[in-house]
Amino acid sequence: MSNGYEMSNVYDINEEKAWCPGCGNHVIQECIKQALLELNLMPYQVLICSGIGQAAKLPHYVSANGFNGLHGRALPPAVAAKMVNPNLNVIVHTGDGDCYGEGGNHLLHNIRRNVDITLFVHNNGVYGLTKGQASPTTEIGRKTGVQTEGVILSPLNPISLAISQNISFAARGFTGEREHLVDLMKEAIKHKGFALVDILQPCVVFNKVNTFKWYKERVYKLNEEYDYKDRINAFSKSLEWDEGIPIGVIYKTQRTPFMDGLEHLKGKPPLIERDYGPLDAQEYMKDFF
Ligand SMILES: Cc1ncc(C[n+]2csc(CCOP(=O)(O)OP(=O)(O)O)c2C)c(N)n1
Ligand code: SF4
Repeated sequence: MSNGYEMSNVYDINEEKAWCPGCGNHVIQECIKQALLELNLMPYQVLICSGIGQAAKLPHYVSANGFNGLHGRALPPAVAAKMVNPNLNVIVHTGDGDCYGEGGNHLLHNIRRNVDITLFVHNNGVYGLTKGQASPTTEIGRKTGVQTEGVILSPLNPISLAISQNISFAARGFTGEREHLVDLMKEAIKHKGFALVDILQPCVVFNKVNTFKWYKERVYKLNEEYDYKDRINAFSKSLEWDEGIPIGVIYKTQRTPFMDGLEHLKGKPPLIERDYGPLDAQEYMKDFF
């Protein structure tokens, strides 16, 4: 018992899941529930936002506040919710296509803003929901139903990109390392600032290359000697792939979270607790008439 509630099943929801058996999304769903429970958070303290895709179905399967928006547009409502109600733990679940493709611009500018929200990217290397077209993380040469002669674009490296923009927290997880993933999720949620966890997860139907076995043979955990504060070292670590794929916190630094820099929010009640009515806008309207 905790907070007067039976915690162990507080995030469960009686909803049939539309994901294929063996999809990495099942593990991510279990891990996020475990992470929230271990952080002793109640569902009313949590908002999960998503865009469109298989990953984006996750808020339907976790009993907390949820927002399911447009393709690539999970971050803007998440940022807005955090600005209005800073007491919420705002978490985004999105796919590699949704976040690094359609939503790439939002990712870039929210890394710069350093809003205190957490971003979990279900990186299966394909557009899963729309039947396996190449996503920004698909490697060159992969043939798909659309890229019939093979992908000709260089893949995007989300961790390198994030470090190059001095993100305050960048990590990689893998659905084959559950406890490790739960710990990463907890650390990312607790982090004060924008936190990205790129989660390697097999799409068993459309990605026949980056399979569970393929990852198992390559993924290794960063040990305690690894210095995630050294940005150049972290950038170089983020470039490792094929032969060995590091998982864990790859880069972490302290930067002022966005809202701490805004005078009208500093030391004042959150926007959600302030009274505003239509008449309050009148003074500002004078400029236009
Ligand atoms: C603006 C827009 N473009 C395209 C689509 C079609 N669409 C829906 S889901 C999806 C792919 C989602 O892939 P990803 O984000 O990688 O998530 P996954 O399904 O693999 O979890 C696409 C292209 C859409 N809904 N909206
Ligand atoms: S198609 Fe791929 S991403 Fe979609 S539910 Fe099935 S395994 Fe998961």
